[in-house]
Amino acid sequence: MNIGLIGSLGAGQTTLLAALYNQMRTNSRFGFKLHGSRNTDIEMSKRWKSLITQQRWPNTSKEIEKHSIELIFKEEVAEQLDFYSYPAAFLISESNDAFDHLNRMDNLIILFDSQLLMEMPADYVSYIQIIRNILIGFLNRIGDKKIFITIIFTKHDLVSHLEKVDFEIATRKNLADIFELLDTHSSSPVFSTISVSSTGNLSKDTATNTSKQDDPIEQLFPYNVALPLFVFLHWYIGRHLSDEENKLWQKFDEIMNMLKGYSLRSEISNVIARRSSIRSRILKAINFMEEQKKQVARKKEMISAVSQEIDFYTQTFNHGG
Ligand SMILES: Nc1nc2c(ncn2[C@@H]2O[C@H](COP(=O)(O)OP(=O)(O)O)[C@@H](O)[C@H]2O)c(=O)[nH]1
Ligand SMILES: [Mg+2]
Repeated sequence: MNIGLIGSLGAGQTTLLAALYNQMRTNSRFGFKLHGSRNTDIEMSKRWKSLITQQRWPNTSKEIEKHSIELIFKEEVAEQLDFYSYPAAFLISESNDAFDHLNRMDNLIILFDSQLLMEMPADYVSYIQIIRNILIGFLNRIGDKKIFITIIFTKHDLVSHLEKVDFEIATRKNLADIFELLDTHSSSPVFSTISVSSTGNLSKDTATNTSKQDDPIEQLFPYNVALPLFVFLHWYIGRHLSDEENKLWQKFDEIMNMLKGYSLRSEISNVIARRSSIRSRILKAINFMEEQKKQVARKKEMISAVSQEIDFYTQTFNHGG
């Protein structure tokens, strides 16, 4: 499945992916983990280490970056996740190439910097408007294709406790256009909004305006970094599951018809009943059904694990708020 990340320079795409990868390197509570190629693994560790040592990236994203990462569920590969990190400039170009790219996405993650949303400098207002217009243009083009859109507020740690309420109000107001668009659009993409913090109070502590250098690791409190993935997976597997179930029932009918024909014919002639071609077709169909059943069972198991992950995040961190 293809997951596209879009954000203005410095919105936190690179950090989010590094935080997600680092957090899901080992088995999650309910059996998921991520496994990248050797190159991805090295790259992500490097990024994560430089976060710990508080190095800044030499430069932020200017090109499309692709990372293929396997999603493992209970020690077996469940899906291949292809992450594409798009610089905002790519989207703003509004070229056919850009639209074609987006069209291949199953999940589009749009990152907004919480601090900028709080402060709302004039150029950020126009940036949001541009993104909104591009989204409208894109949604008008995609037709029936289903896409899950996730709006992410990054750097949640930089919004202090007192400001959090104001933040929610301001964001809701400022992004009302985008939410409305996604709610009412004819092709009705599913969407979700999530606040994340990839690094904790890393770059700066807004309350004291200091940077706590003494124990950097202590400051790394990723918050909600894996939630967007689980929310998307819940939608994706749910859809896929119903497709597989449908296939299963179609095949079930086919087998029943075959069996009916078989018994009818065997009444007419015992010779036909013994014909191996009929028998092998039935065996094949039964094998198919058993295989299909296993897959449906695994998807069901996965979706319930995904739900547990989501519940864990929302109960533990968000206190229902
Ligand atoms: N405080 C804080 N800083 C962050 C967070 N995520 C990213 N940053 C910082 O924001 C800057 C830009 O992040 P980066 O991931 O390179 O942005 P990109 O251009 O979207 O890839 C870096 O200095 C990061 O350390 C976060 O959750 N909290
Ligand atoms: Mg980057």
